[in-house]
Amino acid sequence: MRLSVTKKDALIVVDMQNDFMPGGALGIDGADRIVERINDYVRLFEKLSQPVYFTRDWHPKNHISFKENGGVWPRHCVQKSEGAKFHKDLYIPSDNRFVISKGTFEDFDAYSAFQGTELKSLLGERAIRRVFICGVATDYCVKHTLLGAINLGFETSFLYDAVKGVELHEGDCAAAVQEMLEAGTLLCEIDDFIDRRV
Ligand code: VGL
Ligand code: ZN
Repeated sequence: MRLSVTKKDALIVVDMQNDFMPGGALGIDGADRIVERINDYVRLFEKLSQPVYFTRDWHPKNHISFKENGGVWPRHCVQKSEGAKFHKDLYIPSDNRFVISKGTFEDFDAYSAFQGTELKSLLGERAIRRVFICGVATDYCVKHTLLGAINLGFETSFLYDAVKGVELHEGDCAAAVQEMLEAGTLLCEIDDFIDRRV
């Protein structure tokens, strides 16, 4: 595939936070190993002056998704905690970047970065039509954010060299990719971008 980043494109980096890294509250194997590739994408969009949206899971301390409150997850990404911070090596440019906090209401969870956030209007303001999505977790927030984008009429690409999943049950990630493909996403990787080769 040959892709170039245009004025209608944005990058969405999903939930690259300490609690999702190995050793974190909801650690994902290999999540730290995609940081450098994500940084490659961030630099590419930065170089071409296109916006980058960094989402973060940002839960109140009594969040409904936590086991102690009847949810399915260990306590994670509590607002302002160390675990909720972005990975220390994640490259966050000083311009043209936005942080989107999700899951911020105590009594409902949001796997999609479009749920209860300003992401849609921020993209609309810039006339963004196509979004490239990477980060964690393939089988939760990445998938739901990507399907949310499709539902809102965006073209989407799943950056398969810059994602990792939870894989609570074997096959969850493969099923998530299948679902995204059926919904109409493209799969791409860094070498597909011609701007990067020149
Ligand atoms: C996520 C589980 C719980 C995610 C967030 O970012 O994919 N997964 N909260
Ligand atoms: Zn969460």
